[in-house]
Amino acid sequence: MEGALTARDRVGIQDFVLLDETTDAAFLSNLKKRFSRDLIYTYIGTLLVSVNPYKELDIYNKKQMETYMGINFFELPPHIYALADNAYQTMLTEFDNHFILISGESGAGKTEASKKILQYYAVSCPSTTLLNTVRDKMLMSNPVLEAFGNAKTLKNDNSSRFGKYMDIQFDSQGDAVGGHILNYLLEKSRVVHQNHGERNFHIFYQLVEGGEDDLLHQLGLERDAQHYNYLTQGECAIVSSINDRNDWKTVKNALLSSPHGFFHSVQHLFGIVSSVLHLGNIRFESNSKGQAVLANNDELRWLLGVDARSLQEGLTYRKIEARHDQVLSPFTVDHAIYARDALAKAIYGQTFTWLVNRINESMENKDPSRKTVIGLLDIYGFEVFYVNSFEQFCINYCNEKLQQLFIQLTLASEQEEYEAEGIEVIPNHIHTGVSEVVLIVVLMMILQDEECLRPGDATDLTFLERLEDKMGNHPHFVTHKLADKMTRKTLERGDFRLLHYAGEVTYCVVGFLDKNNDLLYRNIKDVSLQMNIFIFFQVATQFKSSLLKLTEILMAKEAWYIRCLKSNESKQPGQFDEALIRHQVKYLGLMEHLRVRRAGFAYRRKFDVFLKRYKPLCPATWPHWRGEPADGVEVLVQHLGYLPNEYKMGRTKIFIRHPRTLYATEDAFEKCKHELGERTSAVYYQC
Ligand code: AD9
Ligand code: MG
Repeated sequence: MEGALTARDRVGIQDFVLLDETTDAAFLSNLKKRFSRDLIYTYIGTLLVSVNPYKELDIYNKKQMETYMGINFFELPPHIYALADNAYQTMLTEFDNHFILISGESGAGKTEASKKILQYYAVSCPSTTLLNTVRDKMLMSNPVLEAFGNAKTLKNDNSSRFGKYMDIQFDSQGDAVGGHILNYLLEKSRVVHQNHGERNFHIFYQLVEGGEDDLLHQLGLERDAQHYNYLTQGECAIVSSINDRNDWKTVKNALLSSPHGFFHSVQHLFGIVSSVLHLGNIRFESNSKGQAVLANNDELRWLLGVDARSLQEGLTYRKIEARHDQVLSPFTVDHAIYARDALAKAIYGQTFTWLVNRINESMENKDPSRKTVIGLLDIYGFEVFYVNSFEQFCINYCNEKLQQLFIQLTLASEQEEYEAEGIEVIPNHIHTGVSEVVLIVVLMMILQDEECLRPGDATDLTFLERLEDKMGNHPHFVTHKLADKMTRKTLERGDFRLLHYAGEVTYCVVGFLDKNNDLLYRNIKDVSLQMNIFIFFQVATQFKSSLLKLTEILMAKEAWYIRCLKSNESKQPGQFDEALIRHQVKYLGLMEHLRVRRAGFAYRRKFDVFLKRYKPLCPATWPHWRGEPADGVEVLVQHLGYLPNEYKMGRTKIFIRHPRTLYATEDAFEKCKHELGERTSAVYYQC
């Protein structure tokens, strides 16, 4: 008994379901105890909680991977490999589709988690030369997409600025035969504007810092990020944790390596990236009539594949169709800058889409036979900055939606499991925490689209006024007008506040309509067509419908969850900021999830797994039980003195109501293990 208690004291409890009490304090204390020993993973049933250690841990090597291959989920200490392996094994035995939802706020470790899962499959799945190529392509897509889609923000030095859902397709043997990526709403505004302390997308700095002399010469680039208007607004081109030169090599190798089939287009790709930098350096000045004219012409010749004259015209005039005529109406300097930036964003956004398409083509499953998939969802995390704009509005909406999905699916699956096992439970009342913000945001998007389409005088402020009219009384939505009444915190005119599941966020409405419209002036559009660029309309609505499709994709699969927690705001190893973690535990609904798991029966195991572990505790089942596992379990628990209300026998599993019943059995097992010595040498951890 003492031995088992010591183990629990030492490493904490590996599955929160078995906590003595479900209080926030007990939860936090267990998490902290484990974190202090570099044990960053803990389960809530089959959900994995992960705390960002902000340091390299020696737990991701090949040996560790091999240890977790084909094991039973609860046999070894919690690990992301255990979850990855369990999803894979279940897919193979049940031949159905799965997905792994990785969530948590910005910087919590989602992207790292998704890479670890991919690396695990790369090592653990059976391999042939042919399949190795699919695997290589998947692994190599990461540095490429991160270079083009990630950037340093105030929250995370490698923050994903796009959402990514990746399907890994397997054949019936478990070989990876293909892959497909869906990408969501790249934060294009970053191409032309970065807040203080933030950078543009990594690829620009990689090219300027790491690009070979010849290449830079050909592209007309200076080896100095400070030279480029689009790279210097955040005033932090150099970041200590980032080595742009090394990263350049990795990205270039990934692009040049034949599997992706990028070889012929790489030069063109870098040409486009450098075009964006040149475009950003075009300056305008006002002539005597107040019209914009180019202050410098020399950048124009570096703009790939574009006729310099029509570009110059497109940047300084607007083409208006009047009956059978076309009239050129000159821009002011502000309009010209707007047109230039809109073009830069469109070029970059389209390039990103092109990259994803190429990667998808190269990973396409050529084998039409039956396949199953494991989907990995790694999307930008919830974020709150000092000033929050349209981008945060979309990102936080996305997180709100995923949280809602998580709650729906976990409640449903708990209910389904009891039904499938023929177990009746009277569930406690569980607060589901479904946020009304999703509904508000959808309504906001509709109003925003209407406002964008309204001819004439629609502005960000008229949009906000309409919001106030429609939703002024809603408790989750607060604006300038109502701020004083609702809360003590005042809001600027032009601000509105939403009470998200993860906390309140104040958004500044300035730029909402423009960003939603994502318009290019007509003749700039003509120019952009030369580079094969098309235009998007109503970004928010498009995003909403693509998220709806994603929800449908996910609902058709079996779900696995990884909830990532950020350990501290300063990215320091070993720091466990209790207040910060308590807040995340709360809004991620971990306590609710735990209560759902414990509402009926805290613990459940397949009969054979339970019997295999505890059979030494009963002479009738040790060393072998010859009959059905269910009967063996019944004999075993009778012998252990379980009372009828302490457990239930399902169709394939035993369900135990309270953790204490299991602890008593576990303690007896620890004691027995010492006595039996070598005979139970298999290592089991289940405290
Ligand atoms: V964002 O929503 O894209 O801004 P993520 O994706 O949640 O965010 P990310 O995975 O990029 O965060 O992790 C942030 C940083 O934390 C990484 O760059 C690592 O330095 C660090 N990290 C995260 N997970 C681990 C880990 N398991 N081991 C070591 C980690 N370091
Ligand atoms: Mg990320």
